[in-house]
Amino acid sequence: MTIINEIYQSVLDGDIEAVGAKTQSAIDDGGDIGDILNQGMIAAMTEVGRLFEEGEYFVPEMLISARAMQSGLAVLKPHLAQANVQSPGKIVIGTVKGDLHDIGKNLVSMMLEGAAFDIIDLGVDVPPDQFVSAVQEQQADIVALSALLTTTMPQMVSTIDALKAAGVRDQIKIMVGGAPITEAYAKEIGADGYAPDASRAVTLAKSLMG
Ligand code: B1M
Repeated sequence: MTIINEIYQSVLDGDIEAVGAKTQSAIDDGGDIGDILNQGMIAAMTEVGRLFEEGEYFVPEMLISARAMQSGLAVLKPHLAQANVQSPGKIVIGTVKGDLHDIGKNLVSMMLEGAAFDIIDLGVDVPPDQFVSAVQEQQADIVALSALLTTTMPQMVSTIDALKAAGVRDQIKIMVGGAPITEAYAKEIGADGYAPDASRAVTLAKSLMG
């Protein structure tokens, strides 16, 4: 079994210590960071989702796998970041109200940080008025909204409405993403851009900064 397969299996098993240790040894052996992330961790979480849909995994198993992936991401984080680059802009990011999924949002956040953006991460279950206050207090350039549930997608609309009501909509760019979000949905709700994954979120954020 390759080390990447072992990382994949350890995320599936929810073995927090093994994911951290194996990720570190894959990096020490010169493993490709993108392969560790995509083929080891993200592929395992996709399988976790499939097992959940089939009734083989339940919420506790999903949660333990998620924690295992977070421990691997913590080890990967310094390798996703670049040092000494001038910040292209300031981004307020969060998972919308009612939604507790943060792995994808954290990954997007880390990649943006790696591209030298200043990141204000509001966490999960973020109500619209908290996005508004953060934009006003931090003078952010971009608001980045993540949602993983079809039931929380409408919170993106509520957040955009709150930004409009506060009179700050035109001062910022809004980008959206998360598994159920599409380009068409982003257009429909009046967001400025959509990215399907963390690396394209970086390309999008750079282009939104003009
Ligand atoms: Co939940 N969950 N979950 N879950 N969970 C999903 C999303 C689900 C698809 C599983 C399934 O049924 N197959 C399903 C949603 C169905 C739907 O809405 N259509 C689901 C459900 C139903 C639920 C609960 C309702 C279950 C329950 O209680 N009965 C519940 C809801 C809780 C809540 O939020 N209120 C729930 C709970 C949980 C846990 C807490 C146990 C845990 C989350 C832990 C955590 O995040 N800290 C969890 C997990 C782990 C998952 C799955 C298995 C994995 C999600 C993940 O981390 N993926 C997920 C199934 C799946 O996605 N296959 C599932 C890996 C991550 C790297 O990918 O988050 O997609 P992702 O992020 C990607 C892109 O989407 C994109 O870039 C990222 C990196 O490439 N992206 C952006 C994300 N945000 C972006 C923002 C951007 C740009 C790109 O710009 C701003």
